[in-house]
Amino acid sequence: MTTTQPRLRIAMQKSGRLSDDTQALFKRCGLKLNLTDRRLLAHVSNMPIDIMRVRSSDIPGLVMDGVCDLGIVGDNTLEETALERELMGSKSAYVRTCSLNFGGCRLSLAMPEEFNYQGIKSLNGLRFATTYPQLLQRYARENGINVNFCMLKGSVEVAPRVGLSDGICDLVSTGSTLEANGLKEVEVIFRSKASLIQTATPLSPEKQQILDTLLPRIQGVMKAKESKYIMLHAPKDKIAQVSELMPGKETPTILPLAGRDDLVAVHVVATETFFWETMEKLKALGCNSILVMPIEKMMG
Ligand code: PRT
Repeated sequence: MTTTQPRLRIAMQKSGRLSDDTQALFKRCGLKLNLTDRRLLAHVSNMPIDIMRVRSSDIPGLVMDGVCDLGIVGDNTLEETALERELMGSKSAYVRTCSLNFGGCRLSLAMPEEFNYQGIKSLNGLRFATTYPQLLQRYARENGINVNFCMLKGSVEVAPRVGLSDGICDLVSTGSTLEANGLKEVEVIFRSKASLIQTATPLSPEKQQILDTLLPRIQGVMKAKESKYIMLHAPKDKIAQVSELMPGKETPTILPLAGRDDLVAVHVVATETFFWETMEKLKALGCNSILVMPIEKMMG
């Protein structure tokens, strides 16, 4: 008798704003899969993992109901679904396994440019077009105001212009959609990023083992994306000041330079943004050959 090895099932957005980043994350984690065809379930050929490609809005429910073990979804969709399910008495528990550094946006209230905004109370009794009624109502409750809403799944930004609503409650990233539609952002009600979530029910030991291999890779990719490898030549007598200027908490590696008694090579992994201003300060200290390079993978 042959037994089939359990496979970890991960839900991802089929197409849209999170799908390219999710696909790139899987690739950088070394997962070999073919996402070019239209199949719902894509098999990873080098690990016991299946990727289910669905609409973003279906992902929280699929994980909460245990149809998928894990999912990658925006916190906005996750929180809205959890609130909606709580209200309906359906399963709404999940575990946030890790926060990912893509899909950043905010859910905001926006009003026509000409609206005289005088603080949150001036929104009392108004009507908002939104895809996120639960998050909108929770915010209104927490701030002691009453709002009405009309549910729209797309083109939310046109609602005030066509007389459907007074304002909107929608996702914003650059703000250009609001500007193009004569709207101004008046309140940020929720900040969101993509997250990796998993079922509230513990995974079987076999599936947990697969996740224990995958998770450090995901964290390594995230950390590498936020980090830079910095190399420079520094005057030997300025090492203390140079180290002080290095971003992050890593101790720099100091290496001798062939044929130079006055200079050393300084290498460091920076986990914070390395600004042009810092490079200019290093140059002013007598440093040269300052290189800032991306890191592909990190572990440990
Ligand atoms: O897959 P499904 O169709 O169910 O989901 P969806 O319609 O939410 O898909 P999609 O691809 O539009 O968004 C997927 C997720 O991307 C969202 O749930 C957010 O977590 C994240 N995200 C990040 C965004 C944005 N940024 C964003 N700017 N989702 C939508 N927008 C839209 C916004 O609704 C508005 O229309 O972009 C416009 C505003 O953008 P700016 O740059 O002009 O401010």
